[in-house]
Formats: sequence, structure tokens, C-alpha cells
Amino acid sequence: MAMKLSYDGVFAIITLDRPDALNALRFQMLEALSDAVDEVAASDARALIVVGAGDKAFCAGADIKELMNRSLMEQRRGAQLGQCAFGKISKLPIPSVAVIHGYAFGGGLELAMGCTFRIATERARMGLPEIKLGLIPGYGGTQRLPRLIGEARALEMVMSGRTVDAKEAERWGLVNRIVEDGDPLTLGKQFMSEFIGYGLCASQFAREAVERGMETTVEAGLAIEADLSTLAYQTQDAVEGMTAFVEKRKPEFKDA
Ligand code: DAK
Repeated sequence: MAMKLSYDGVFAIITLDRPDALNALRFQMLEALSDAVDEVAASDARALIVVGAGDKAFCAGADIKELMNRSLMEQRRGAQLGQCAFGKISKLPIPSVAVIHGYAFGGGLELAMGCTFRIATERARMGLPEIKLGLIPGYGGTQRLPRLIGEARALEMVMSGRTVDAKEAERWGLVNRIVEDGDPLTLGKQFMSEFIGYGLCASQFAREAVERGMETTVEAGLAIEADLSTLAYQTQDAVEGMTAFVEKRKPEFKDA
């Protein structure tokens, strides 16, 4: 299937497993990815880690050979399939990270942008090179990239197709952090361990406040924040968190 879903303790792991083609995404892989994300959503996993097999690439994008000679409607369905699969990752109730340890181009970078976080090793190279093929990004790149790094830089990347290295990507906010080279899965686990000890209610409300706020005005965003922060006070986890502080002990969150 060239895509694997596995679990390791609290972590769900999606591995793009087509290293001979630099993990290029065939449509079948997008379908499998979409199903895998549904499965993760229904699981007890606390975080999702997305990695690419092999040491050269996270993912070199959509499979260019497969993109050729398709009808207009097939292409539209293809775009919707990719958008839907990556959109599902972005809407998961748990946080996700893409570990970029080599190339992340086109659909590969769009997949990474669907994740909550991106980390990169020094060797990482990223870009949306669709324009070089006479195309434009079709799996969310034109929408998620400007929200992450701003309109001017996004236009620079989309309209030139140029490759950015890990340092530039970190400076621009395309990746959260540059990490020392190593096994991508271990790097992902290390990074995600910062997020998994907290209750899901607070974690989800926090993310929702930020993400919904990004889609609207500051004023409307503040109203969302007021509602969600008030809602957080109503949870048992909030009572437990504040009580544990006063009692000088570690809180035991129950996601309730
Ligand atoms: N697709 C298919 N095969 C790929 C591939 C790709 N994207 N990238 C690499 N490969 C394959 C190569 O063909 C080669 O296979 P063999 O020739 O050995 O059989 C193998 O992987 C190793 O690649 P290279 O020999 O090229 O390795 P290098 O180290 O020399 O170069 C590279 C690495 C990443 C710089 C190079 O492979 C490269 O430039 N790859 C293409 C990167 C790219 O352009 N990605 C963006 C693709 S476009 C849609 C609209 C738009 C899109 C999708 C859908 N709809 C409306 C439906 C656009 C999406 C994209 O992602």
C-alpha cells in the first residue's frame, strides 16, 4: 500500500513507505491516508507522527507520472481527495507532527502543512515546485502556506517554485524547529512528548481558539477565546489542575 499506520504506546504513526520514488504520493496512498486518519481519530492515540521511509525524503510530492493524462473531472476529484485527506489530519482531536528529514516538495509539503507542527533536520529541503510543471498546488498549499508564513513569502514560494532550506523555513515559521539529525520517528516522539501530558479538553480548546481565531477578526476571535476559556473552567481537568497546584502535586487529568 506504500503507506503504513502503526501505534507505539500513545503515538499513532503514519509512514509514507515508497522510498524508491522518494515517497511520492499516488492517489491510492491518499485514499489509504484518509482512512488511516479516520482510524487514528477513533483510537486512543494522544499524538500523530508522520514520517517518510528512507533517508532521502519525507515526500517528493504527488506522483508526477500518475498526474498525467487524466480528465478534468479526475483531476478535480484528485485535488479534493488530497485536500480532504490533509484536512482530516488538521482536524484531528490530537496534535500531529511531520518530521521532515529530507525533501518535502509539493504534495509532501502540503501534507506536512496539514499537521499541527513541522520539525526539520538540517538536511531538509522544502518547496512548492508545481509552477515548474505548469501547475499550481492542489492539496491546500495556496491556502495553508500564506496562513503559516504570510502572503508575500507564500507568493514567493508558490510563484517561483524555489526550494528553501531548513534554516530559512525555521526563520519563516514554516517549521517549528530544526532538530539534530536522527531517526525521524524518535525525533517525532521527542518533540510530541511536550504536548501529550495535558488533558485533551484544554489542549483541544486551546488549538480551536487559535485556529478559529485565525479565520476571523481579532474581535470575533476574542469572543471565541472568551467562550472556550470559560468552557475550560467547567471541566473536571480544570478543577484537578488548579487543586493539584494548591496541593503541590502533579495533576492527573482525565480528559473530562
Ligand atoms: N513523482 C514521481 N516520481 C518521483 C517524484 C515525484 N514527485 N519525485 C521523485 N520521483 C522518483 C524519480 O522519478 C526517481 O525514480 P526512478 O527514475 O529512479 O524510477 C526516484 O524518485 C528518485 O528521484 P531522483 O532520481 O530524481 O532523485 P534526486 O535525488 O536526483 O532528486 C528531487 C530528488 C526531489 C530533487 C527530484 O526527484 C524531484 O525534483 N522530484 C520532483 C519534485 C516535485 O516536482 N514535486 C512536486 C510534484 S507536483 C493536483 C494538482 C496539483 C498537484 C497534485 C494534484 N490535482 C488537480 C489533482 C501537484 C502536486 C505535486 O506535488
